[in-house]
Amino acid sequence: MSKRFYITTAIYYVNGQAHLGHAYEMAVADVIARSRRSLGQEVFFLTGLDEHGQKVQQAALAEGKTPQAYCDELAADWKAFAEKLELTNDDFVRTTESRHKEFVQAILAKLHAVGQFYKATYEGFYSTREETFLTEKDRLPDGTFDPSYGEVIKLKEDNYYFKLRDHQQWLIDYLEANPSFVQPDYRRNEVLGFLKNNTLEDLCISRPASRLNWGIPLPFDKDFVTYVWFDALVNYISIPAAHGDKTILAASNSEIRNPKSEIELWPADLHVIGKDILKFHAVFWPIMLKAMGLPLPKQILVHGWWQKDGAKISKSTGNIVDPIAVIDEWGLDAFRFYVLWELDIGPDGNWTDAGFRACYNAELANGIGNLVNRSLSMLRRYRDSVVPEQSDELASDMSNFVKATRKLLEQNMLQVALQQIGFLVDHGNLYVEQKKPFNLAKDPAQAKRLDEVLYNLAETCRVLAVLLWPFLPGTATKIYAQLGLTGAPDKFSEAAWGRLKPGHKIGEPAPLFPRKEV
Ligand code: ME8
Repeated sequence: MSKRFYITTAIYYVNGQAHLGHAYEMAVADVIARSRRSLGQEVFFLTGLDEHGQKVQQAALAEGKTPQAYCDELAADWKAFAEKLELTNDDFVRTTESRHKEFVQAILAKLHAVGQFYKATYEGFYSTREETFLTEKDRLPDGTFDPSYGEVIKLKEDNYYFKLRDHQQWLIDYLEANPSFVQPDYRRNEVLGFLKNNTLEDLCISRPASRLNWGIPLPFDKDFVTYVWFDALVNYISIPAAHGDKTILAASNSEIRNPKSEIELWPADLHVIGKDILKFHAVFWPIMLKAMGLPLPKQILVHGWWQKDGAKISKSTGNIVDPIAVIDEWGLDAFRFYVLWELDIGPDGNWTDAGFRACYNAELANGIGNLVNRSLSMLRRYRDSVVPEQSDELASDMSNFVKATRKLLEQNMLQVALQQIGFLVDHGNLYVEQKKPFNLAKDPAQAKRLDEVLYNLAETCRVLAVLLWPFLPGTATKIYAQLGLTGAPDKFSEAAWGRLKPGHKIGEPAPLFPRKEV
């Protein structure tokens, strides 16, 4: 069996509220997963939840629930969120599942056995809210710690550490030799800058079970549980192990035997993450993998952060965008379109309700919706819904759009790919305005010319549906149905011109994006 294109999102803190930023990351990964499938690759798309840690333990306690029951309830909401976005994920990981916990323990046991960890006593400052140790470097100029750390206490405790320091130079060399490992380039430069200007501190990988018991016990010392990153990052390989990936099973000495399937996934092709967790993915994770004897993922694709109305998204200030409410009011595809049209993968973005509405009306109602609706309505009115003789007037223009879109999808350049599709739509709408089929229809001597124009428009709509599929699967499927075609336009190869057969009867045209008042 051949290796699949393996794509992941970050895993989300189970007790965080699912918001625009999470929905965006999921949508980006879903568009990439769908486009790769459309282009003929076998894909495995993983998303899921990060469920351990002190905050979860405390929140569960405050609600009088066991942490597991608390997580189970929240996980159901997150799964419903992913379904609302119609994600095509192949699995959904929860870090409290035994398939993950057992694998984390197998990896930790192996690394411990080969001397990658040591135990040491730490004495210093600790932020309970952020569950993190602080150093003098974290102090503000006035000597205090940032209020976001909450209460900072003095703490002395034993923990286990992972030797990061030994790996600093090879990682610098690796990043320099593999420019595509972290994308966009400026994020890679950020990581290189960090590595060149700082000495890596060894990574604390445990917390005493006496203080935190909602975690995976260290297999070699039951008085400790695994601390977040050695738990969370490992999801990217624990799930392949559960699916029988041989590379991972061999490297982990894993006890997992007889997996139900034997899918080849590792190395991952793409980890899609936000800028705030870049260091964990581009520094800690490669070093962890190297220590395990595993190849590195092919690429870490780093997106920016969304704001709303120029300010941070925050539940406490009420500055939020509720993706579910937007989807309920405007439809899933309008949501997916706006976030991918508005924000390239990399920089930060800004959601405004006015911008969303303007984009809906300009690109969806007046753009895609108008082209499809008028093309098919005219075919219905003038030719009784029957596709005329093939005409290739727009064939070469369309084939250029198709080629450009394909190339961009292969490079995960989603925003520019969507812009190409926008150009195709503009081209189609301009064709209507220039050729004026409504005038041709009035003159019986122009019947052949009208046939040609109507064929070109209907076929443009069909090609459009195929290109749109990864981005707006619902709309693309509706366009196909209105063309009287069955199934989904989910194969890019179908974007070749001339597949709509003369004599074929199209279906019922209906507005795809009803205009709304702004
Ligand atoms: O960090 N805009 O989880 P998380 C865009 N569990 N993206 C945003 C965003 C915003 N406003 N806010 C958050 C964690 N994100 C860990 C990850 S991975 C092994 C463990 C993105 O729920 C953020 O950048 O806080 C990250 O990629 C993802 O949402 C999960 O964030």
